[in-house]
Amino acid sequence: MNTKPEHIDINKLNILHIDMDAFYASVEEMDNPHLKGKPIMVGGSSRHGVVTTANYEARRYGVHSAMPAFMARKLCPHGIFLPVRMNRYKEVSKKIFKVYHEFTNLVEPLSIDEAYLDVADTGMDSLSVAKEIKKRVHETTGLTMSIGISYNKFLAKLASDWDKPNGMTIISQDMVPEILLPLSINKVHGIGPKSSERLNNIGIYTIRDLLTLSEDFLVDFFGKHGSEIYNRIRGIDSRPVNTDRERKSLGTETTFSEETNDKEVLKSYILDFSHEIEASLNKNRIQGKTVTLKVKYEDFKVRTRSKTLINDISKADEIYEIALGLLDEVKLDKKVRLIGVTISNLSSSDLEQLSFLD
Ligand code: TTP
Ligand code: MG
Repeated sequence: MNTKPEHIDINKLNILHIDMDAFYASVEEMDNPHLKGKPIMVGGSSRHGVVTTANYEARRYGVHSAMPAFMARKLCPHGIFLPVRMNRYKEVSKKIFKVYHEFTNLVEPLSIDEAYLDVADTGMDSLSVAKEIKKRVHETTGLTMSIGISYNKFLAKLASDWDKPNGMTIISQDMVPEILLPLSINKVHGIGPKSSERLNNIGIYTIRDLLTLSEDFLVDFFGKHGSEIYNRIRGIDSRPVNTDRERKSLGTETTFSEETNDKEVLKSYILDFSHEIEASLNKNRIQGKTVTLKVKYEDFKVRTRSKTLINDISKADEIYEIALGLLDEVKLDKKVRLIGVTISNLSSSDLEQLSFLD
């Protein structure tokens, strides 16, 4: 456990981020104990399918979420592939969220296996709450989780990822420089793989490097999230735990380090975005009807084009195809400095509310 309780005023560390370990795979192991200790993958049973998750045994072979099944099979030929049993995972998720609500109502679900809790009003210190939650969830479901404890969401999330699986990590204010400075920029929530690569190209690899850039530069580089990122890497994040969070849209965009109107380049970004969006939709068990393409030109003029379908979609190739149609509708007579794809009109994959407790 990465805790140093002797230095810490635990009372100020009221935010917990909880993420279940290899969630679908762990549920499968619980339900089928003979699978324990063997590499297992959930999903990917069809020829074109992708793996939703792999247990930690399978991850040793390099298998990970969203990997095409054929590749997972190549890396781990003796691995066991199991079908996705969504209803079962939701049932277990409900039990887990019920435990959280025994401690506080300030619970923000992020996905089926992930939540923020604000435990300031529980009357207990956060380390005790965290230990108790871990114990109660294990008793009721047999599953393990990783908990991050800190004074804001960004650091709590970073902490839960620190020591997976079955981890418990505290990040207090005095630990922030030591933890953040050497951290790779791709660990910063809000910096995706494409931005990370662009920053690497200008010699920025760690938060230490990123701290040398001005807020103006980051706003220019990331768009409106630039300021958030500027603050986050300084350990500042004032977002409250939001209990009635409902997603309106989901998407991703990037600003180019070099403006371009090469259609093939733009298409390759759109393809990457489509895959990122598919993974997010899957993880949140949602799908959408409207695809929007956004283009910002070198003169900062913005064009958006949207298409709304009759049926919900969630697959990368569907999103890609529609976004390409939209790309054909925008003029490329000027160079483009930013491109983005968003999906909206979202609904839960099985017509249930996103709130896992209802
Ligand atoms: P994660 O919490 O990202 O992954 P995990 O719980 O399997 O593993 P970890 O120990 O690293 O937290 O996602 C939770 C579940 O969501 C996961 O078990 C399967 C599902 N999922 C998908 O269906 N598609 C995806 O691309 C991802 C990332 C997850
Ligand atoms: Mg998880």
